[in-house]
Amino acid sequence: MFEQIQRVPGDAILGLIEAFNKDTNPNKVDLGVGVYRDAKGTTPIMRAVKEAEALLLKNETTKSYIGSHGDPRYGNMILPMVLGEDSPILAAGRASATQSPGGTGALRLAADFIHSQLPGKGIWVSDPTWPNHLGIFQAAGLKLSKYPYVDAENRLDFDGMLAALKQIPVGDVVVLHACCHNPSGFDLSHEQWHDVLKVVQERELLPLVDFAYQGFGDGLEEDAFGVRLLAENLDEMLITSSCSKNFGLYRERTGCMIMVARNNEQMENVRSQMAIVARENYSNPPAHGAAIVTEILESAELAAQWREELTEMRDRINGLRRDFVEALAPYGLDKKYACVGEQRGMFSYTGLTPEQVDRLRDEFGIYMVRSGRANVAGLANENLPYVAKAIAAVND
Ligand code: PLP
Ligand code: TYF
Repeated sequence: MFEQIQRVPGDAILGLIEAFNKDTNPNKVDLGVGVYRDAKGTTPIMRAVKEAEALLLKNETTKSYIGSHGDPRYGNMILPMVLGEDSPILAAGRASATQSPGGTGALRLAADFIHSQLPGKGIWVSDPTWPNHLGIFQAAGLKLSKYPYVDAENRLDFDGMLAALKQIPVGDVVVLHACCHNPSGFDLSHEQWHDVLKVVQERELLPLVDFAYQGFGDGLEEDAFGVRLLAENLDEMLITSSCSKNFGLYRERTGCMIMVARNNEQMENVRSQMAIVARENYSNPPAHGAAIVTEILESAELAAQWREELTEMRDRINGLRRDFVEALAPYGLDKKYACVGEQRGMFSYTGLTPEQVDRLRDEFGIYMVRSGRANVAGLANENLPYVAKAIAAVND
């Protein structure tokens, strides 16, 4: 019966890894898949992670199941990191944490929960968004629609976004990127978050905030502004948090599904359903990544070291953003690409067209997503002049 099955293309972003590895150009530059890179182009294991792993190796006593919600100690560390140390929501027992296989696993938990417990609700994502949002929500059976986010001139289309949100059917789910919007790098200002909150309240929407890059924009606390504003002013919301980027734990699959309810009683009800969703997907989450995070955040010393390393990564990316624009100045292109200096997080919508992206790949060995999305962390002092020259060449 398999003879009827059609072959489909693989993930376009992950496909870039293979294409890049095959390229024999000695000057090649990888601005494709969203993993952090240091000045040497590697994605190192953080020192705090290495130390936590050494402690785990020594002290871990069992590999038994940890339960569908994962380790409560992990939840107790992630909740204040996301909602704030002094969050009134935590004090009131209104928030629940379910350890998940990465942010992706948390998104699937949210999607399955919405599908089974809030039937009929549509889900709205930004246009553009991370392509896996489309796949995950549709695979869970949700009706997916888009609201505008980036305009034809490659700017944040906040007016378009807000106007569209005002038209969403009452009670639908709206997916928001907490910070470091993937793929565009355009984030909302504090004032814009207040405007979004107002519409969410008016339309009684359920926000699902995807928080995959906490600490990669302006700081751990700063990046949580929108999440906390919504959480503190709404009765209910869903948050999907990921430790893939900020702890560099990509392959360990470490995330968290956070749910905020009106009161403790309703939180426990929803929480019981979330355990069923987890059980039906994978039973128990993987333990190792979350154990590392717990080990780090429970130790003042390791936590301080981790924050320092995270700051180093963030500062490097934000420095590269400025350097990129500066490197284009000699070609008179600094104004055209000034947005890269203003965007935040790992990614930038550069405004390069698919044809220019193809030329950068074929003629210069510079790889990025065809939408013009570049992983800024793939830049380095050594390759910046080369990249700038290549961008100038495809602008001729
Ligand atoms: N959401 C967004 C917007 C992302 O870019 C990613 C990234 O990789 C994720 C969620 C989930 O990441 P992971 O499942 O690796 O934690
Ligand atoms: O957008 C990115 O590059 C990251 C990594 O299927 C990623 O979020 C990309 C594709 C994918 C899983 C992760």
